[in-house]
Amino acid sequence: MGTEDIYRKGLEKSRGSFWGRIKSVFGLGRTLQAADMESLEEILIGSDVGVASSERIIKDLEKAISALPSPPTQDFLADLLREEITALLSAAGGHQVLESPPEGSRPRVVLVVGVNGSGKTTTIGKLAARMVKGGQKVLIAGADTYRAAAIGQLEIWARRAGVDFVGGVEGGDPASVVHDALSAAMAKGVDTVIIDTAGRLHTKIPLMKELEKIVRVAGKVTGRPPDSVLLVLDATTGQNALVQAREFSRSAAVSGIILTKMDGTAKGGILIPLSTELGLPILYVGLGEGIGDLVPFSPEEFAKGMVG
Ligand SMILES: Nc1nc2c(ncn2[C@@H]2O[C@H](COP(=O)(O)OP(=O)(O)OP(=O)(O)O)[C@@H](O)[C@H]2O)c(=O)[nH]1
Ligand SMILES: [Mg+2]
Repeated sequence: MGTEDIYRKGLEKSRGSFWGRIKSVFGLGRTLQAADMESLEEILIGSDVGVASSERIIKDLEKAISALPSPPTQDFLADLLREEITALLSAAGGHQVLESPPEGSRPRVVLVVGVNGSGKTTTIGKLAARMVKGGQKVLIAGADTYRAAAIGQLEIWARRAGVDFVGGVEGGDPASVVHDALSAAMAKGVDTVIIDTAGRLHTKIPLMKELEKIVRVAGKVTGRPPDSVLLVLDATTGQNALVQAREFSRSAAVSGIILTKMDGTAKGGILIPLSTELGLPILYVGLGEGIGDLVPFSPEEFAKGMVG
């Protein structure tokens, strides 16, 4: 399956709710009227696009439409919306290329954080596989020591991706796993270390402090802060993803977002305020449970998948 197909298939539900509702404004063969703008704005906001982004899109649409000789057709609106969404999402930009070996110091340290069940461990497996394809030597560190099952699950993903694994014991200190994994990686000339962490609610202070300790210990071993802190968010949580992003940014310098489970939700629009309101780049999207279902985020493909 090509990237375009992965997006089209993964965004089927979101497209149905977003474009499906917009299409219904047109009715049978009808063109768009000025009075329809209010319904359009409601649909945008209802699709988790966010108030500010929705207002901006509507304003731009009104401007473009007023310059037309006749009321716009459905196709015209689809083209405009695709352009608007692409432009909005390209603004946060800064796609970090994690697949190719690091240009700076080795090992590149990628810390993965997020609330319980957001898809961290699965995403790490998928990401490690992409890095291997990019020619890297990868090591996965299991700093989720709360449940024995979590350690086992990550080890299975490491094997599937064909990479090294350093894990702790159940109940062990997550920061000491990070210490051991980074020391081993430095000795072995590993290109990238991906650190899995236990799911934590952004509202639980001790766990957020633990995250800060992990960051500190990693810094002690390598002499610098983690190169990337990836926040994994579950797209099905909708607006709560915004709250999580704000809170996690307080405890760790989040450098980018991975939005998972886009295939299982109609709330794909949430990606827009995440990027436009928080200014955090969306790096990858998860569009399924398989090892190949993590794709680099593309504003164009996303826009095409949502509209039309
Ligand atoms: N459909 C779909 N399911 C996904 C995706 N990413 C992860 N999942 C599923 O979500 C569930 C939770 O994934 P995990 O990777 O265990 O989540 P986690 O964040 O590591 O969970 P904790 O370690 O308990 O905090 C699993 O059943 C995954 O298969 C995705 O992109 N699409
Ligand atoms: Mg996990």
